[in-house]
Amino acid sequence: RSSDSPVSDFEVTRILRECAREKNIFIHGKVKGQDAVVILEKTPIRQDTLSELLKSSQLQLEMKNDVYSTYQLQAPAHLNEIKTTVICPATEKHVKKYLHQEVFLVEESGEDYRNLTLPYISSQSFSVQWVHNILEKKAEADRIVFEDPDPVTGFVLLPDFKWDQKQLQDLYLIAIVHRRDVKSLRDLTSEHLPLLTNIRSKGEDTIQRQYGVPPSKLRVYFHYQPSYYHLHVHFTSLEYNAPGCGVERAHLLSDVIQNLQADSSYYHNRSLAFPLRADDALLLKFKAAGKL
Ligand code: M7G
Repeated sequence: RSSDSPVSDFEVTRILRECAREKNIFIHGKVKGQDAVVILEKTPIRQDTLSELLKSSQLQLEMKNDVYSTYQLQAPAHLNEIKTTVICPATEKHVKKYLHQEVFLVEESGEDYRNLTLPYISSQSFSVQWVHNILEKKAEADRIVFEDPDPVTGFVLLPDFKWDQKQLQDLYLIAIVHRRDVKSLRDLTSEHLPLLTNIRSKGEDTIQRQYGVPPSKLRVYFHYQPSYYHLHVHFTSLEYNAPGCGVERAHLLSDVIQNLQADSSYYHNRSLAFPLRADDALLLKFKAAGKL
C-alpha cells in the first residue's frame, strides 16, 4: 500500500506554513516530479475514546517535582492518527494559498467587482472540477449527507474535506448548489431567496437530525472572496474556529437573506471588504487602479 502512497514518495521542497497551536504543517514538495502540497494535522482528542486512550497507552515519566509531573504518552496507533491532505498536481496558486503571507484589506465596490475582480476571476481562479464531480456523483458520492435535486433551489450537503467526521467539535459541512450560474455572493439577488432559505432550513434540519447539532450551535456563512467560484455555504460548529476563516471573509447566511429581502441588488451594489495576500495578482490590480 505504501508504494502507491503519494506521501511516501513525497520530497519536501519547503515548509509553507506551520502552527504549533493548530498542530498543523503545510508543505510544498514533489511527488514523482509533480508539484504537490501536503497538509499534516493532528486531530482533536476524542471524548469517546478517552478511556481507551488512558488505559491502553504507555506512560513515560519526563519530570516530577512536588505535586507536578509530566509524561510522554505513547498512544496506540489507531488513536494517534494524523489527518493528511494531498493536493497533486498542485498549481502555483495552490502553493500560494497555503503560504503564509502578509494580507491587505480591499474595499471592492460593485463597479470594482465588474471592472477588476470579475475579469480576473474568470481567467485566474481555481478549477471547480471537484465541485462538478460532487454534483455529478463522480467523487465523494458516498459522503453525501443530504441532497435536494431541484435544479433551481437544490443543493448537495456533505462533509468539508477539512473535517474527518470523527468528532463534533470541529464539525464542518458544505452545501453546494446545483445551479452553475452563481459564482459567489456578488451574483445573489432576491431571485435566489428560495434557494438560500431552502439551504438554510434543509441544511440545519439535516445537521440536527444526523449529528444532533441544533441550529443555535452552527455558524452558517459564505466566504467573500471564496476560493472556488461556484456558490457554496459553509456550516461549521459555532465552537470551532476553522483556520483561515476569519471574520473578514465571512457573511452569515441569515444576514445575506435579510439584506436581499430588503434590497434585491444589495450585493450587486454594495462595497464588500475582504483580505488579499501580498502576492495576489488581484491585489496588484486594485493597486494599479489606485484603489489601495
Ligand atoms: P471557499 O470559501 O471557496 O474557500 O470554500 P476556502 O478554502 O478558502 O475557505 C471552499 C470549501 O470547500 C473549503 O472549506 C474547503 O475546505 C472545501 N473543499 C475544497 N476542496 C477542494 C474540497 C473537496 O475536494 N472536497 C470537499 N468535500 N471539500 C472541499
